[in-house]
Amino acid sequence: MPENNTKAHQRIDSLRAQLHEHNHRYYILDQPEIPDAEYDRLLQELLALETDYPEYFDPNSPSQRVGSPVLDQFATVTHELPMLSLGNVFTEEEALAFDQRLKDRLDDEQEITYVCEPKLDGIAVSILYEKGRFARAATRGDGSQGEDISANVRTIPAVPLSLHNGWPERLEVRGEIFMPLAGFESYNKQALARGEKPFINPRNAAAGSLRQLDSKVTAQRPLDMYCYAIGVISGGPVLTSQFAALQYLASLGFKLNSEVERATGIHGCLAYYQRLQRRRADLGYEIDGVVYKVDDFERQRLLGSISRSPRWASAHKFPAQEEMTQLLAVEFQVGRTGAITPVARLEPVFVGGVTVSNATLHNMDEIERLDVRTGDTVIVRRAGDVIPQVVAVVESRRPAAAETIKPPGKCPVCGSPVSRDEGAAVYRCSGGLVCSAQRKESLKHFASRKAMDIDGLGDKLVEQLVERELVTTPADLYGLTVEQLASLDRMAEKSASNLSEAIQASKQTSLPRFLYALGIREVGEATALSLANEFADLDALLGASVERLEEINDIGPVVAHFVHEFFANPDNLQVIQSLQDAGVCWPTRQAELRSTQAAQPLAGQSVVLTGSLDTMTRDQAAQKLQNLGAKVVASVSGKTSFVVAGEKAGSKLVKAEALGITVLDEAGLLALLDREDS
Ligand code: 9MJ
Repeated sequence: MPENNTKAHQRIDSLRAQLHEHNHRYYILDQPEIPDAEYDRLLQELLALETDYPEYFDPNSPSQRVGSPVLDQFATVTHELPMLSLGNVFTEEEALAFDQRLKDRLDDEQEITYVCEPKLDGIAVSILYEKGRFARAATRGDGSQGEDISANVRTIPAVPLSLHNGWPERLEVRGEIFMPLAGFESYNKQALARGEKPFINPRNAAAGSLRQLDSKVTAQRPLDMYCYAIGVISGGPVLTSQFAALQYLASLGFKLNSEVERATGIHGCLAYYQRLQRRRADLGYEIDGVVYKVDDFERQRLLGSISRSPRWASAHKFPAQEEMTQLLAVEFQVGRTGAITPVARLEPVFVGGVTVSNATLHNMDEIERLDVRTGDTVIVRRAGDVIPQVVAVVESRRPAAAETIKPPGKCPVCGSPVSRDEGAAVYRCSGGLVCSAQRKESLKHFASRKAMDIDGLGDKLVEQLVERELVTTPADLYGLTVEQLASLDRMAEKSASNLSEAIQASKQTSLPRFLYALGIREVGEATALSLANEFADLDALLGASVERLEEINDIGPVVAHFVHEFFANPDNLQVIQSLQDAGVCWPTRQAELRSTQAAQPLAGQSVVLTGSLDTMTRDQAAQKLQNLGAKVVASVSGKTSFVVAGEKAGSKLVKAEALGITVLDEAGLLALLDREDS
């Protein structure tokens, strides 16, 4: 071999090793060591060398993450060990019965140690490594045979192509490929902007992305993976438990879910279920339950499997987030800014833990895109606290009498003409404060918690106040007497006087709250805060030109236009004047900032809580930390300021230690709270 070829080969190997390592630090440990630009430079150098020296092609090169040649079809793969599926339990009773069955079979009443894992709602895969190198990836298929999706899986950054030292001769890793929610939402937004069909849910998005014959398409999709089991293994260490197996996988460079915990007995598992269910909406990816696995491998072996499911594991499912129901009618609601939103009236259905009878259809474009018609059977989705949505139509169930839905010709509430926003899908009522719907919604917004925070002034009361013409603008709220309030339906004397006090108390507010409460189009909490920070007082803001507004960070031309337009309207200025005349006031921003900084010594710090505490619950600890300005987050990363580890802290503690992050025990936390509270 000529000398420069040897040199090139050595450099290629070195670049590949460096890029594998940086990839691991970035995607698995969440702790990059070099800037993105340097990573790109190394990758470009590798790509250039690989072009010049095609004889050193390697399908597992970090350069191959971009995808490989298009396939005609997927080859069939026979799994050496069948890929089992999980049995399910849906209730606490069923979980208790599952645990009792295991104890009976083992003829041992001692509490079983379980490993509890989130049940990811993605696509199960098997990935085979030979001599520490990615050899093949396959779908689960029917459990005995799946499809070879190696080219697609290779593009996923969380899947190592080359393992860290300590790899066994052969290793089959099993896990779940999924699309994180942030990726799913941004992908769908872009798909809509390109005029393409969005995915119904993250699971379909992951499945659709893995089904591509062109892996360059898969490479563009934001996929991720967590590993949860070992299939075939030869030549590795002796592993005696699920927990040890997971730690071993992490040591080889695989990504483990940081929520995985060991639990004692089924009651430990049920506590985990409750904890995870509360956190479900904050995880950043979809789970449809949790999985309980007997930790000890010897016990797993004794328990064995029935048909296609292991006896030693069970999925404890959360209530479903998607269900089918019938669309009874579509009604149009008018919002605070006149935007007209179609709302689906549904045959009530239990989904996402509540009974849903209404769902948003967003706008007319969405109705057209879904081609949804009255009478259709639709799929309704409610994830976390998100408003229920109609995500698809089951066309095969469309009745002959299904009717298409037409846009409103006039405002359904006040009859004013409607206009369509230029270049947008929104129809808008032109009635302004003439429209009682807009009046009601503006007042609800004004009174809401993040605005003027008028305790006890709920939606139903606002509706009555507007219908009885006691209130037209927000300023009228401050002139209401206790007698007027007491005259409202379902309003006792005592509640009326409490509400009157709450209305009076709301006069002491802050400038950001006041600006947010005004309900200026496109001005949410964050923009209101930026405006308040930028101008010394309200008068300075009122006099600001569009150009001056556009200079502010985060404020673009559209928002600047809406803000300027709002303050140029004499009716709005009149309302602002009346509010101030009624006594609505706020401290100067400087004074306010001084007092919050003093009270928030942990502002800007990101904290993770793990394990259980003796003197308080984790929620209480989180509340105390948040009161001091800290942000409490779910998972440990390079950005974590410190970790509070109680009893039985699991993988988060391991990760924190691996990343060299400060760890406080309970005594340390108490000392910190004590110090900062005083
Ligand atoms: C999921 N879907 O997250 C298993 N799974 O274990 C976890 N699935 C599984 N484990 C054995 N965490 C068969 C399937």
